[in-house]
Amino acid sequence: AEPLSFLGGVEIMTFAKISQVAHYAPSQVISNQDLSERMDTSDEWIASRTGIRKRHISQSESTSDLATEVARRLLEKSGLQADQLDFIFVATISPDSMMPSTAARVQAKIGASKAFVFDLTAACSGFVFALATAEKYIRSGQYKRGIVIGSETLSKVIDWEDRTTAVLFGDGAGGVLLEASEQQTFLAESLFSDGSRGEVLQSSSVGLSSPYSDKEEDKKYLSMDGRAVFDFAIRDVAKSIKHMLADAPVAVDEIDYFLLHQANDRILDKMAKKIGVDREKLPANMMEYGNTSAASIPILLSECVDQGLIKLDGSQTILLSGFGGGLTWGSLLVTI
Ligand code: 4VN
Repeated sequence: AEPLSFLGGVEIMTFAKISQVAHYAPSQVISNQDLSERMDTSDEWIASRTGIRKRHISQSESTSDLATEVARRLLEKSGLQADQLDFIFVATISPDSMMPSTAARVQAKIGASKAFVFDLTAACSGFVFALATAEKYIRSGQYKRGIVIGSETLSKVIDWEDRTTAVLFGDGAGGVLLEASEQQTFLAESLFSDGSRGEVLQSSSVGLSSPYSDKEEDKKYLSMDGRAVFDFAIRDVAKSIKHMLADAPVAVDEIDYFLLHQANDRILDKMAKKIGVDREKLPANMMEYGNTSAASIPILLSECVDQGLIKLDGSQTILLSGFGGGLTWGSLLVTI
């Protein structure tokens, strides 16, 4: 059925559920050892401070190529046709272009002719913000089904001469199929931003460049005040998760897994302590992928399903929490 265009005709509120997951990363793997041959760093330094051991780096595939592969896998796994999708949202800070959006490129490549599509920019919180947005569209009753993807080729925004940031990031994509459901599966949501602290994580600024402007120098590469971001994660993000869980309809020990943004394994240790949960409940895969910003949570979710930790049978409760540039941070508690 076509989505209703007369909003007054929408009466029945439906719920949304995550019904399928998928991920994809470029095949080229660059180890810490490989990096140590190009810059003054070592496997010991990177692994002990971050947990990261390798990252996938694209040779030819763009952010939309990675996202398209995720979309194809979601359709394949669910047995759906592309024209059955009502929307495609892509969270990214490394789009192919501002226009057309990465989501529009995915739409064209898979032939999702009935979908409306857009990109959403919220750095490492992008997937959580996009999923929260998609959930509202479905809950309105106007749309039945769509896909939400986090996709990044951070290798193109990194300064490969800067050993403090180049070792931290990687490329990849992950996503979910979201569909209307009679059961409520989104149990709690809390989203935040603090633009006044935005300068601690920056990338790809686009300065004025018209003949009538005082030309500004573009800041091309990603830069990070590591200490400030580290403190933000441990203070503000941990506090927001605790607050959300205090009000949540399920007890903390009833939550099966906490899927947190994969920036740094040491931060996950500290956050587990602050939230008051066993570190075993915080799966990690930054060892294999590095920090993939908006893609990190959906890649982790998809790998947890592949490994059988998460079953997609509606029997488990998980928390998704993204945090990073903007600053932005946010969490969702969902039955899956
Ligand atoms: C969230 C976090 C980070 C992040 C911050 C600091 C950091 C990652 C600084 C100290 C350094 C090791 C690396 Cl917590 C990044 C993002 C962006 O996605 C979000 N690593 N480190 C050291 O010397 O130990």
